[in-house]
Amino acid sequence: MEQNRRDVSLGRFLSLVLRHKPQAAGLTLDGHGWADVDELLAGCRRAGKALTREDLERIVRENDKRRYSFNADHTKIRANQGHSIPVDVELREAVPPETLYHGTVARFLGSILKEGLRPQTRLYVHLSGDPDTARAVGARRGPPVILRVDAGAMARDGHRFWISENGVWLCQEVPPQYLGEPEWGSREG
Ligand code: HQG
Repeated sequence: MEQNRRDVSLGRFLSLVLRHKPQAAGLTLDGHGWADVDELLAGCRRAGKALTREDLERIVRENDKRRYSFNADHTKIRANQGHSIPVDVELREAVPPETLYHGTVARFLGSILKEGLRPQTRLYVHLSGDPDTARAVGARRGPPVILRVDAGAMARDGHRFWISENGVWLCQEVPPQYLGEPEWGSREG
């Protein structure tokens, strides 16, 4: 569902707080990445990003990528993946499909083909199950380039994979020998 501009802006702030910088709302996350919902609402208000509990429920429910989850009684909230701070969101380890995809942009290719995919500022390398999703990930930064990842061979060689609650595949690195030829996609898909 298309989100309105206010929800998009609040969603960006939530992503910052729940993945990268909880101190932006005066919060700390627990070891499993959870923030207390009452503290989050109070912290957002103090940071000039006031939102109600109903706003939060709607943003979580309508988010196209299902970025956030509540616990069973909705007293806690966390991001499903994408963190740069060290939290254990209890990812499910899983056997990947033979091929996964990574969307990036041309300016990173030289370095990626030399040293492989690295997590950079995040805890994991993020991979997509289909090329269209990878294209959209790359297109955040410019004309997208899609790399095929030989995930089957990686798994057989002992690399571990996890899948997040919202279906993003994660691994610790992709050495260059598992990457296919780059394919250039258009920004529109
Ligand atoms: C690149 C979004 C140079 C990598 C998306 C990427 C995703 C290298 C950038 C999630 C490199 C890191 C993650 C190397 C990797 N040399 N550049 N060796 N290895 N890179 O944002 O995968 O909307 O941390 O290609 O949908 O772009 O936030 O990772 O361009 O699922 O929910 O370094 O973020 O999800 O960028 O995106 P990022 P990503 P949300």
